[in-house]
Amino acid sequence: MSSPDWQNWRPTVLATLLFIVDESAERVLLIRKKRGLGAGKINGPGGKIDPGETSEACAIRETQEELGVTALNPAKHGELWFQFVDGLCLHVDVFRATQWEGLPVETAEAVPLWTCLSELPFQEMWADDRYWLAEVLVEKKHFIGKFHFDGDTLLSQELVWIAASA
Ligand code: 6OG
Repeated sequence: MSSPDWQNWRPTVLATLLFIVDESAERVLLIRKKRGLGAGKINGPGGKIDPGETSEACAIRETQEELGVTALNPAKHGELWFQFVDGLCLHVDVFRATQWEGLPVETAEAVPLWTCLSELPFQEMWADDRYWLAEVLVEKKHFIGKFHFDGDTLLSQELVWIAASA
């Protein structure tokens, strides 16, 4: 299977992911996703950007809808480019926040999972996550990752770490 032509790649769907990190307890707020793309997997809260919405506003809204928690001042840490063999071209902005309001609750969309940063459950997550998630959560790194998927199977990947802008 040939790799995507990333030079000419254009997304058709825009989405977000948001990871709330409790730095004093060295844990992150993940979800067991109940529906949508990746249902059954563990991920961060997030979802598709509404028309006219910024990616930051989307990340905050989706986290409120999925967990009843409001993230404060999320910082963008990366971009995920996903090309699926079935044709889906999905762009995801990845945010990290260390402050929030509210207590996470289970909703129709997600089960909250406070998870030790040293025990990220990669075997239950999308296959790209092991390439970038720990570095973003623990080391606060910034990145662009490009991933080619056939369903759940990761076919190829390109990942670049980038210097954070001041
Ligand atoms: P809804 O269907 O919930 O939006 N998502 C992925 N996240 C990771 N880490 N890896 C992937 O590998 C993903 N594919 C999709 C982005 C979809 C949500 O699922 C995430 C969105 O938060 C392929 O509206």
